[in-house]
Amino acid sequence: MVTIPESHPRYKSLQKREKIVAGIEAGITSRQGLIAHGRGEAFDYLIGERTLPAALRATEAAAALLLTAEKPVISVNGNVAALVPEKLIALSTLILAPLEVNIFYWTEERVQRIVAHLERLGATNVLGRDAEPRIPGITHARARADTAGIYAADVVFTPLEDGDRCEALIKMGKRVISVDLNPFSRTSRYATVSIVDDVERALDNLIALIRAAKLSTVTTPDFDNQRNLSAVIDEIIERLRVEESGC
Ligand code: PTJ
Repeated sequence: MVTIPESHPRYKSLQKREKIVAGIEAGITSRQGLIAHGRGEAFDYLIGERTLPAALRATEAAAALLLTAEKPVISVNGNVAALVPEKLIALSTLILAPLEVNIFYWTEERVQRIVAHLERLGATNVLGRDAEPRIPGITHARARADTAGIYAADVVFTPLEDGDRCEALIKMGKRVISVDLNPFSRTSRYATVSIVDDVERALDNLIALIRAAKLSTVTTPDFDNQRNLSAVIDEIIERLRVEESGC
């Protein structure tokens, strides 16, 4: 990795790029993952590289959903395995949910590498090696699901998801929590709870909320995803207006 000085004004953003590049070099992240990351960066720039109030409300709803789930599962792709592996493992330990490797640009080798990477960092419950195409209506590799994982789950946490699979999981009766910086993506529109935030910030917030929650008092707040997505877009527009007027 190139060393970025902490004093650099874009330090955090450049660090994330380096992690994605390192992920590609380690055979964990797809090359297409760079393009997806760039799209995320563009939206994050519009958002102001901070958690919007509406994104925090979605994260609270996600925490409640995960804490009350019977069989939660965390889906892991090549981008999040490079960007936030330790945070995914921390979440998995906190809510007793398996991590399941599920990638769009599927190769067996990359699945094995992501599993090994997570296990090297301390993950003890990683699925995905034995996943077979089981999600109805999906003709690409993301149809794969492990019978003990995503296939049986009631709540699936899917950072940087594919719109098709999100829709298919919802059709299977599952509740889906997405993390996607693009509020207009099909994933954001289909998910039960859409967190429009950077995956690193979203996981920090989610983990802090879950650590602070008392399981006995957790209820799913009155959350309307479509209304919350509109609030996200309003907050972005308002930020751009303020930026434009130089206030
Ligand atoms: O490892 P694989 O093969 O499963 O591939 C993973 C990617 C992400 C390459 C694949 O799923 C893909 O092509 O995704 P898309 O369709 O480009 O969608 C990725 C979405 O994630 C886009 O809407 C981006 O805005 C968003 N995104 C990118 N980086 C981040 C992000 N959202 C949150 N945090 C990020 N850091």
